[in-house]
Amino acid sequence: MEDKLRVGPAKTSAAGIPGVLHALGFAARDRALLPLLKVNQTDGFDCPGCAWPDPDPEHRHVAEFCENGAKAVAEEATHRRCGPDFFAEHPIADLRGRSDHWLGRQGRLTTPMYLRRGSATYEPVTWEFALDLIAEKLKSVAPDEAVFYTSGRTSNEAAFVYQLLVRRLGTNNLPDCSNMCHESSGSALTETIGIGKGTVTLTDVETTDLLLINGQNPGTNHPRMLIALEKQKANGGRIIAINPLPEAGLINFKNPQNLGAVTGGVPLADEYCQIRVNGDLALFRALNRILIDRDAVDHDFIERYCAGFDDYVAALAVDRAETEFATGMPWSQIERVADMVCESNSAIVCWAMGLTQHKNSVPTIKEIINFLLLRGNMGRPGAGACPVRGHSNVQGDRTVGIYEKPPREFLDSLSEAFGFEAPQEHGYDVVEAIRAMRDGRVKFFMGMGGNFVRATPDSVVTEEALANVDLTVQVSTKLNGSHAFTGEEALILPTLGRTDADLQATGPQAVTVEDSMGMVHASRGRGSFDGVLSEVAIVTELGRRVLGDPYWDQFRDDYSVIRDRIEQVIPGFEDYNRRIQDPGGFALPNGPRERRFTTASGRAHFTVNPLTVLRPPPGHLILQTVRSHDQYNTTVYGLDDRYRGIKGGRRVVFVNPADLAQLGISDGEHVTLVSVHESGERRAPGFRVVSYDTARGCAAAYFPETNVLVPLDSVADTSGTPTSKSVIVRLEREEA
Ligand SMILES: Nc1nc2c(c(=O)[nH]1)N[C@H]1C(S)=C(S)[C@@H](COP(=O)(O)OP(=O)(O)OC[C@H]3O[C@@H](n4cnc5c(=O)[nH]c(N)nc54)[C@H](O)[C@@H]3O)O[C@H]1N2
Ligand SMILES: Nc1nc2c(c(=O)[nH]1)N[C@H]1C(S)=C(S)[C@@H](COP(=O)(O)OP(=O)(O)OC[C@H]3O[C@@H](n4cnc5c(=O)[nH]c(N)nc54)[C@H](O)[C@@H]3O)O[C@H]1N2
Ligand SMILES: [Mo]
Repeated sequence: MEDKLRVGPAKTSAAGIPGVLHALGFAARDRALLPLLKVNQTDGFDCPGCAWPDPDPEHRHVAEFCENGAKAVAEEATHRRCGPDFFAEHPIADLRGRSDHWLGRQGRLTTPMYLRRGSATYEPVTWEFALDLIAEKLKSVAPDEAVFYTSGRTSNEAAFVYQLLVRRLGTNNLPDCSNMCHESSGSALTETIGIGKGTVTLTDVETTDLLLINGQNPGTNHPRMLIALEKQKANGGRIIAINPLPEAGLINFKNPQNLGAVTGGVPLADEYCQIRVNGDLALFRALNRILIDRDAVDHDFIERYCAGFDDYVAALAVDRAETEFATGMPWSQIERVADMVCESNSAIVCWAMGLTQHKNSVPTIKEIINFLLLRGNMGRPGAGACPVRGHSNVQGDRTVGIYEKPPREFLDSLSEAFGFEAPQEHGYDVVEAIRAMRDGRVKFFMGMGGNFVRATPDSVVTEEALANVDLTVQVSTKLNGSHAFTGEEALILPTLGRTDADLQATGPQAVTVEDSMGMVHASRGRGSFDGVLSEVAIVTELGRRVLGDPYWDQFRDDYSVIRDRIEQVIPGFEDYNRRIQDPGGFALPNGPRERRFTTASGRAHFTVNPLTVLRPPPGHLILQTVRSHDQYNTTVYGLDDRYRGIKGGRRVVFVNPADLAQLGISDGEHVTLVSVHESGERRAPGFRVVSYDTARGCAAAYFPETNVLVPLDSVADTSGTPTSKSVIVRLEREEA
């Protein structure tokens, strides 16, 4: 039980002066105020927070960061250190009992640490020892017995050399955080419009007539997006927010960079749809039916650019009562949304995890593409699809080859450039990797950043799965749960982050990243950090040891050589090294932006997506697992969730008061969350019930604490993403 936990009213406005003070407080705590001035400046580093794009160089502010970007920078640029003394005092068993918040507070990792077979404590080792140990292991295992995870902070350069190493070893076992994140978006978009990315630019968002923001909490997770929303409103645009929770950042924004901070701020959503969790497929099917029935569709566009329209229209049967049940919205509100769509000459749909982490996520997003195609909202100003990415370089990592199902053209091009035969067989995604470890099919696991054990579903199963591996290696900046749940032997390799200067033989190195809208630009860190290697150095040292080619040393010494190779292998990077000298970087090619659809038929595809509706058994709720305002995925900066009125604790479950009344449970009671699935029940004890304005029949609680409830085998169709936003649970009252 968390005794410092306090629950107050939720906020209806985001940012403002409290946001600035909050950010500065975090930076001061970690003595990291100065680095803030270099965030997202053209001569500085890319914010290690989210992937929201930067404005043009002329429009950047002195402080081009947000409250939560400030926390991300402070977390990394902290002066605290977690070295050998710390590990001597804290054996593995001790680390296992610690919270994510406590682990993260220990500071930056400084020294390679080794956990011997049978040992209870990590011990310091030299880089030579650590790298030789990994190299020997990699030479002894079959290629498919090794798994290489990546988190989306990794730069293009590190990601490219990493995937090269893995494919030279002979496997595509490259699961990544994207498998748990926007994989559903990638699957849906590739099938329908031929590219697995969004189609809009920042200017489109700022100038569109209508923004639909679905399943996304920008006030917390993409705060700089609120600046774009403010501009869109000033340009006369309208916003529809579709979310089971009335998130503060969807309702009102007080911009700390101008008067908004002290005045009342800008109202954002013109229409708030309190959708039932997982109701979006039903909503968009209904909207599309209404648009077709009103003949409010762009026949010219459909005729010239699309395929499958007639079949789609013929199959689109919509039942009002079923739609109202699935969405939890009255039909009249759906009609009102349709009116707003018809009154707009341009529209953009933005979405994030509220749409991607359900069993029917891929059909849902495909239905959103139908919605956009119907009115020609693709490939013209102010129109398009905007999946808002998470990690700052998750999109770039995929572009340069971190993918367990790489397309044939990419593999052919890589093989030709490096004179080898890249493996064609698909590798494991995250869930498949856990199953393979559980079943004893994996002997080596390496995590290039991230926190595999905590970020993945079914925590107990995953912890046990990792214990089956001979050697686990984590390349990390900070301590986390994945250092406590290891294979028989384990290594922690400390590495440089985005804010650190990266000095190699030819001088300081820049790395590059791609934002959510396909802009590639350079990032240069500042602070020096002795004794730790960059991600590129770690990978190239392994490449030299295991494979021996001369290029590994060249890559390590000069990252521009890596960029030349990326240019050689991947279309769109022409003149890479020169173009990153341009202050704002450059845009990667994006066919749909010019109405070029690189599907097999060369057209954008309407798809038929039959309705599926989640119907929990009586007495059960649909639990969505979300982020608090003071966390970055599994990194917990603090214990408050200011906008939702929570202070000093994280084990809370938000439930609608009417549902509480029906269940006979009161606000403030303590419950165990029990998830029910055909594979069995899973339990998370010690949650305080918070009566909250969420959609009926739904609940919300924070991850990673709730990952123990997400069944490994409950994944989205086609994309394989864990269904972390639709966990069926019941609340079991605990003894006082
Ligand atoms: N500060 C900070 N920034 C971050 C992160 C962080 O942890 N902290 N994480 C980064 C990463 S990796 C990612 S992927 C993004 C995540 O960004 P978000 O997707 O905003 O993150 P979540 O907290 O998962 O919020 C999901 C939102 O979807 C809503 N939702 C849940 N289920 C449904 C549904 O069925 N339908 C609809 N319409 N809405 C639903 C929830 O109420 C919530 O508002 O943020 C990135 N930025
Ligand atoms: N239940 C539930 N589970 C979820 C989600 C959810 O909404 N609900 N969201 C999912 C999503 S969207 C995502 S993206 C995943 C996130 O999964 P991950 O990316 O695996 O997790 P993070 O918490 O972002 O990883 C944090 C760790 O990364 C390391 N790190 C930070 N910066 C660097 C760096 O520059 N280099 C290296 N090498 N290491 C670094 C630090 O050691 C830190 O502890 O979680 C997923 N899990
Ligand atoms: Mo993510």
